[in-house]
Amino acid sequence: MASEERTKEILQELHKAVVDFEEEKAAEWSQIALDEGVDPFVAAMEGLAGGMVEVGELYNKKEYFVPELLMCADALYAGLNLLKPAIEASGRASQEKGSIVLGVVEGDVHDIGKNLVRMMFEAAGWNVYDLGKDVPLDKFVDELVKTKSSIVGISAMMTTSMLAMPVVIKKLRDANPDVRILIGGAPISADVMEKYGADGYAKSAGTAVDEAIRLIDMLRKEELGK
Ligand code: B12
Repeated sequence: MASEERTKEILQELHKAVVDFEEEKAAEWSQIALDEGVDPFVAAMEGLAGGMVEVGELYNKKEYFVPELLMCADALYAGLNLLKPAIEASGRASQEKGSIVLGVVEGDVHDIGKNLVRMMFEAAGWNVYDLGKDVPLDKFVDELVKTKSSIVGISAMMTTSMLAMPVVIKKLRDANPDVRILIGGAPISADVMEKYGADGYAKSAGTAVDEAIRLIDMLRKEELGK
């Protein structure tokens, strides 16, 4: 078990490897995190994903441009690929296990956040039907019907692509009025959730599974009351 100080150092190195787009370092420090007993979830979220937040700030300040973003994302994935099996094996399995259709809306290729959300559901023992990124809206509906999932999770990272959310939400409800819809992504807030008629939202992958369980409980109570 790494000391608090050593854990902090490892997280900082993971963060730095992403910001400096150093794929090898990201993998190296992820392996060190695993070897020294750092919680792999903390290493992924606070270390690697934390680095990506700073990358976003550098992009805003026009210090980084799209090529740098892509290289930073490569470094993040180099680390994440190593941490993923440990996260899945870390016993975060939730009492409640359901199935979820997950995807990033049409026109949007930002999938790092969605992939972290997927990882959390998989770690909790859920079945995840991942449609990927830039997903045509009808595909969400087709997959919902095909898999009979209770929840659909929709991600959007841009103020432009998020406009597709109310459209797909309506299509999903038309296909199955009992579906529960969870949305997320940087521009999503409680206000957006209400405005778009979604059932839940989560600001981070860390809280997405809890929110989905809340939605399933709600659904069950409603069914009992029928
Ligand atoms: C990395 C990045 C890219 C990479 C994406 C690589 C990839 N494979 O994902 C690349 C280089 C491809 C890219 C491209 C573009 N990008 Co970009 N990008 C970013 C950046 C810097 C970081 C996004 C990220 O990965 N964050 C880290 C993850 C961990 O956080 P997250 O995505 O928010 O996810 C968390 C939560 O939101 C939540 N969550 C996410 N999804 C879901 C879903 C559910 C169901 C739930 C419950 C929760 C949930 O959980 C996640 C984990 O905790 C952001 C800046 C920013 N501050 O967000 C800009 C940003 C999103 N991009 C932007 C833009 C403009 C573009 C481009 C148009 C640039 C261009 N000129 O070409 C293109 C768009 C291409 C397209 N059609 O989609 C803008 C969008 C502005 C807007 N209008 O809203 C941003 C905000 C930058 C900015 N300030 O201008 N980008």
